Amino acid sequence: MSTQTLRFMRHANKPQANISQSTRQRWSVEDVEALFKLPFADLLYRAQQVHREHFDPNTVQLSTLLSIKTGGCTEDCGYCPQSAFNSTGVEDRKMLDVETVVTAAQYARQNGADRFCMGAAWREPTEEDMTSVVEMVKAVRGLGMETCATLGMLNDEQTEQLRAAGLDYYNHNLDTSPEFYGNIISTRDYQDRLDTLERVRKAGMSVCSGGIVGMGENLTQRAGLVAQLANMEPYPESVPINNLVKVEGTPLANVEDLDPLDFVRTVAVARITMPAARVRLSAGRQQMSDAVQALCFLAGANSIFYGEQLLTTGNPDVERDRALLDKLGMYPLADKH
Ligand code: SAM
Ligand code: DTB
Ligand code: SF4
Repeated sequence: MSTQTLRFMRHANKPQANISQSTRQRWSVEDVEALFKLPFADLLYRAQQVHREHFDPNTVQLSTLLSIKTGGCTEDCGYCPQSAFNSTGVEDRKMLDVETVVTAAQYARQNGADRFCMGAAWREPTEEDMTSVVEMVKAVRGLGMETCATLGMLNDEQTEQLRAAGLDYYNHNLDTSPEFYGNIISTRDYQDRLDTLERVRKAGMSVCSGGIVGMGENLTQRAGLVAQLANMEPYPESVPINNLVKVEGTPLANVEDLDPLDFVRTVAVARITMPAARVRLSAGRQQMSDAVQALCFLAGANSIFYGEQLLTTGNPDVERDRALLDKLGMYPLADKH
């Protein structure tokens, strides 16, 4: 284990004031990999310590997703059911209208969600797309919910339009490490993603960025993703950790399953390296037992996607999630206590 990791561990229970680059350390891939290799109990103990220094460990932030434009995407992301390169049976639909989106957001709020995330199967939005999205953001914000959008790459003007509309978070995932990225996507490169994230950050919106594990990456590559995220200055406020949802018709449909404990480890390492971020236990929960999800919460996850649908694939229904949170004595951020 490197000296930096050991130094970090000795000081793991010292509070960090906020996500400020001046007070936090940069992470080498080697350091992050060393965390992954800790004995499971030691890793979870460290993650719990860090988690409790920054958050109430019994509270969970609930984001509801809505696909505002589904399918027919021009990108070739190997995991994605919405790529036109993949024959998954997902139909190319036109964009939803503002009323439909607002109705869905109202429903999500009634169910206890505090954030509403609008996703579109685009490489990047057009000018016309932006007009509708801006209306949607304003309307959802008017309901008193936090807003998030994930629309692909943004230019400066589009970023500014979203900021002016009051968008709280922009989601744009790094997806994997720079070294593994080329195995999964060829139609845009890693730097394009970093550029969009930089624009979002500079415009003053909060950054939501994470990745997918279980795509056949090795441990070093998994550590490489976490290091990339943790070394962003500052690191993202929200970090979705997705377990690959294997969809028939995508090139990754038959990749070997990730050991669930390695998923839990990824959550723990994200928590330790990004202490004040919301770490979201994201796609893949429908296939996960309650016990594995409980371990993820213990490892520092404090956010989930909530509602029976992700974008095109399923998610646990609201009743199952309410029951799980009850069993664990956890409560949604939006609930008054
Ligand atoms: N088109 C936009 C983009 O790629 O940024 C926004 C929507 S895209 C579906 C958002 C994210 O969903 C992807 O970056 C990826 O991390 C995640 N995702 C897509 N398909 C997935 C799958 N099968 N399993 C897990 N995560 C997935
Ligand atoms: C994120 O990191 N995961 C969400 C959200 N951001 C947009 C999307 C998961 C998509 C899973 C596959 C699907 O439902 O199409
Ligand atoms: Fe398109 Fe986004 Fe899917 Fe890639 S992940 S194919 S950009 S919808």
